[in-house]
Amino acid sequence: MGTQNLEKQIIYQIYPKSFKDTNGDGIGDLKGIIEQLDYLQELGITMIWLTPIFKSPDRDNGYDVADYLKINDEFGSMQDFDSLVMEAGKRSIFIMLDMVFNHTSDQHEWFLKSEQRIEPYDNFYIWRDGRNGLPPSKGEASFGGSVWEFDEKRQQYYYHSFDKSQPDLNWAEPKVREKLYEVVNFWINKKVRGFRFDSIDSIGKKVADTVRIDSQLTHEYLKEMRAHTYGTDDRIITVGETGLAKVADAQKYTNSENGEFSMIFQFELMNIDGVRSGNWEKRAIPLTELKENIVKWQTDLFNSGWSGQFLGSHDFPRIVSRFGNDSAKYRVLSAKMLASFLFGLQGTPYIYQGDEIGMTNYPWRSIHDFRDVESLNVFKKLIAKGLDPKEALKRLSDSSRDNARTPMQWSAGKNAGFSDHDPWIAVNPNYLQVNADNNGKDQEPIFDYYKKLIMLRKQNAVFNDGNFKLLLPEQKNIFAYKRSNADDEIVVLTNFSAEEIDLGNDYPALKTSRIILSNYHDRYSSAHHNAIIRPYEALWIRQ
Ligand code: TEU
Ligand code: CA
Repeated sequence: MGTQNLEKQIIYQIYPKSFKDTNGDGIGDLKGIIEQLDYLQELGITMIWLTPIFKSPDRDNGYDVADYLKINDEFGSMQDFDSLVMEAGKRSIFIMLDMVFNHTSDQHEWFLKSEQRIEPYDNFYIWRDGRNGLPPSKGEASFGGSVWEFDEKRQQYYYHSFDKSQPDLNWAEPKVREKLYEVVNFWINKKVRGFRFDSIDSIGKKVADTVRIDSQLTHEYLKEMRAHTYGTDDRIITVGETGLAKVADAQKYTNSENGEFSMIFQFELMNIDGVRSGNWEKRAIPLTELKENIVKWQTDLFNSGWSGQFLGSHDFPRIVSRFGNDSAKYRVLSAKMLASFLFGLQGTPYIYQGDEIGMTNYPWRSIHDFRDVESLNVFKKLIAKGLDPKEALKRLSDSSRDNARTPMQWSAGKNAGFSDHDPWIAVNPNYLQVNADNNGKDQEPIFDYYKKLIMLRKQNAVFNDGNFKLLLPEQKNIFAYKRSNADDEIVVLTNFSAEEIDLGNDYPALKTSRIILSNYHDRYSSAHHNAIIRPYEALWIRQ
């Protein structure tokens, strides 16, 4: 899709439940988002991605949809939604919705009718008989347990990729597809201009007793979906959440001739350190592996596809805690460094709520602090395997998605200014220091730094079309790269460590070129153009 100005988009992800509560029930709501639109406009974003706001029993915080055409009561009304679209529009901000189409909630009307074999819903889900009282096949669901769940009403098993409360839809059934396309069109008519498609690379399935993902089928369905919904409407931006995608898949999804999406999210990077995978054993991330991943995607996707750039989301721990350094000394510096790194890459940048103020992981003390269905399932699984509960808690603390789901820290006031009421999940106790009001006494606020990054990114075409070259490959703690097109060259140089690094003569241009951005203020005065790169320092340099 060629003319969407994807490079000019800066997408801000909101997890509504944790953003801002206006009616004192401890749960964020749509009115809360409306209240904070000026804040988002000031930041400079162009689109808000809302994680699911649809009617849902909330087993997986809205990723278990019970009605795609209704707003969940806790978030407000359809009228609130319409006002949000309108108020955002006044500020040139558009809304992206999260289409959870791989599965529904087991409370969705379609499922309740399918359980009873009521037409036309009989085939809406993936039903199979068991074998000698056992599930049709082995296989572990993403959130633990078997992928098959026995249904008493129907006396058959249904397939679920995630929690057992999230039965997978049967995309092979044309009536399912028709219904889902109606959903997209309903929201397009409500002036929604963006769609994220959840777990979308799992929709194509070959089902025998075992279920196999079939990417060819996925592409067929998606081409059909596109033809029946957003088509070639260039105002609509789409992103596929493709957990399995390799570069070649990304090309198929997003190439300008016949790709189905504007862009995809790649997850090879997110899976790099063992977070949320296997038995949740996190390991330190060698920067060399991060480099390999980025170099591969930036080079191989160049001119052949497009991706969304992110380091975190509602599904992963906080980026400062995971890739930076959340100690009091380095939190602000490393938050800025990570943003400088990310915003220099080709692709559309995504900011997850709170990252623009450097929010960190939560200091978990007990399993009772967690809310996430996946984390709770995994804890049970680890304990069942005989792991010491202390160690299991440690693994959850490192990996749990709840780290990113604690309430947005607006101020040093009660409950961090998120709500008058006890929030549904605890506020991080560091809110007294870390909050949107605290404009850091001696340091430039992270928020202001993001503003600058966003501005520079919008103004400099090289971030859009420039090619990518890794610099200083032998430096273990420095990630440096150059973006260049015919008219311009910008070098992004970042120190991912607390070490001071003397580049000596490795990078002579540092002494003569113009620094357009740095998280160390003295860099702007030429006297400091020396080759010593300080802890978590970030530089954008025009050659
Ligand atoms: O996520 C799918 C999912 O589990 C990813 O987080 C996964 O880590 C990634 O694809 C890499 O393999 C989506 C939602 O983002 C998540 O919040 C939901 O819980 C899940 O789908 C189920 O709807
Ligand atoms: Ca509320």
